Amino acid sequence: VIGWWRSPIIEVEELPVDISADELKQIAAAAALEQVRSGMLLGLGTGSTAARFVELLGRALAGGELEKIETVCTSSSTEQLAQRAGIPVVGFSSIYAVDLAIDGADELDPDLRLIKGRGGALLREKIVEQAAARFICIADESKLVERLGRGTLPVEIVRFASHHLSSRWSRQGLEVEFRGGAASPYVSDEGHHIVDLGVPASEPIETFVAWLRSHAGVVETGFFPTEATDVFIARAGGVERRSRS
Ligand code: A5P
Repeated sequence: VIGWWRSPIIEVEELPVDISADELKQIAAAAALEQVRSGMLLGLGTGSTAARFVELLGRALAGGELEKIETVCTSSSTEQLAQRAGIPVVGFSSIYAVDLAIDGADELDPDLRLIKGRGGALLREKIVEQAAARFICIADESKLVERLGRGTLPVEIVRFASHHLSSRWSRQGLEVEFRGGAASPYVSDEGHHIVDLGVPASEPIETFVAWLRSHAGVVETGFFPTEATDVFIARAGGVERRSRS
């Protein structure tokens, strides 16, 4: 992996080679926690990796290692998790002041570009992460890809246009999966539907995303081209920390 990235490496710590994916998520989350300072307003991400961070943050607050932390959450599930962990949660009106956001990703490329949203929280995630002064993406090495689109790209769509757009894209030859199925569609925290699309190999993802966004009814996509300022990747050889140059 070293040498593949198009950004300078900051640090690699040695880890045992037989470590599990779950342990790697925990280690990435712990590395991010080291960046948190008392008094910060944090953006809390969604998903299993971000959940590890929330648990560690709760413990650090309970143990007195950190204090005066407030958080803005990227989903109602994270909000519940934070509240159960005793972490103060404030409303979205404070979002402009987020010092640091911590979140996972579904895919991560050599330019620190991400695909997110397979957990359904992509809209709030993108709003929080664009607002944050710094966004550290935490992940285990399974998320690293040479080219984004190994899996699907989540696209959030207003409900009344979702069937129309998904069948139109399907007729145009795209691989389209209506999340939850047409009979009982998944509904996001913001009340929208999500369609998961195959990313065509024939064009750059940014071209594909611009085309998708030209359709009225598309609210947001899970392509995060510039949001991550840093990535902390836990892998068998160590934790790699990269920053956007
Ligand atoms: C949530 O909508 C997603 O963007 C998650 O951040 C992403 O799916 C990563 O989740 P895991 O940490 O569970 O892989």
